[in-house]
Amino acid sequence: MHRQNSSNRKVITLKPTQTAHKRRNKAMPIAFIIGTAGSGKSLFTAAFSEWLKVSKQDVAVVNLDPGALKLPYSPDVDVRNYVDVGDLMEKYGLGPNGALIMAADLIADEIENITKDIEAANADIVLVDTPGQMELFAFRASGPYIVNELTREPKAVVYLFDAVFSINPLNYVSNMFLSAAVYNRFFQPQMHLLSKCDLIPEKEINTITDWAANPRALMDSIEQKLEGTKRLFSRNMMQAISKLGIKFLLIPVSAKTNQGLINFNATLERILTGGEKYTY
Ligand SMILES: Nc1nc2c(ncn2[C@@H]2O[C@H](COP(=O)(O)OP(=O)(O)O)[C@@H](O)[C@H]2O)c(=O)[nH]1
Ligand SMILES: [Mg+2]
Repeated sequence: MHRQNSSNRKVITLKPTQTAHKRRNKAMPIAFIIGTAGSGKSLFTAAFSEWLKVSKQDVAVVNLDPGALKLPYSPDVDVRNYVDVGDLMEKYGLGPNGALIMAADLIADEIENITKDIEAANADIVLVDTPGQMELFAFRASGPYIVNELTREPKAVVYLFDAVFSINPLNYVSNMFLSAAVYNRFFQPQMHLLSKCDLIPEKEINTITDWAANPRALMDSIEQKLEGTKRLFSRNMMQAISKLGIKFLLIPVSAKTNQGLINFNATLERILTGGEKYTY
């Protein structure tokens, strides 16, 4: 009886230490939300982080957009604490675009501070809202540097296709090219979302998701809906993409109605943690 008690005590005293140790070393997967200007990155970050909180997941939200005037969420880590676009305009006599480019490059110098802030947040998952203009993040040297250097945790890129823009097959194919270009910059596991689904009829959502799953369906729509140079151009782009072997799942979501968030979360979990919950 005594022995059992003492061995129980031992277990009890060890447990907190083990938990603390596990907590310090736990994985903190990071999802980078990327897409063209206005594709819904910030609102999606807000909606999904709220959804995770309601599902009792411990989430940290990072704003990497130095030019953001207003955000639909309260960031736990904010690049605007380190880089101020207004100051850059004043100090270097730059216009807003020049200052945004300079700010995007300067973020790379703040990587240690931002990493420390993220680690201090000690969350189960980190969502990173990237700069409004995608090219500032994806097509300058600083973006891939930041993605590579920002902690050693598992990462995923979440690429947003704006549903309203994607109804036209030519726009859709152009966006596929952009997403392939983004993949080619980061070489991280990449997911694809059809954002703002509440703005288009369900029939259109099904057509677009079918294009992603089935290149033949996309080719048929190109032939039916486009003509002349647009048809030729889309057909050739589509064939080039087929040659690259790019095939992906497009998950319809809405940051207004929360449609698709369960599906997105399940896929993200699979990519980031091999199917486990973010929390242990
Ligand atoms: N109806 C609807 N509007 C959206 C949705 N997501 C974003 N928006 C709107 O689209 C605009 C651009 O969104 P924002 O998140 O700022 O895009 P970002 O530039 O990619 O960060 C804003 O006016 C949002 O309110 C959505 O799921 N549904
Ligand atoms: Mg934004």
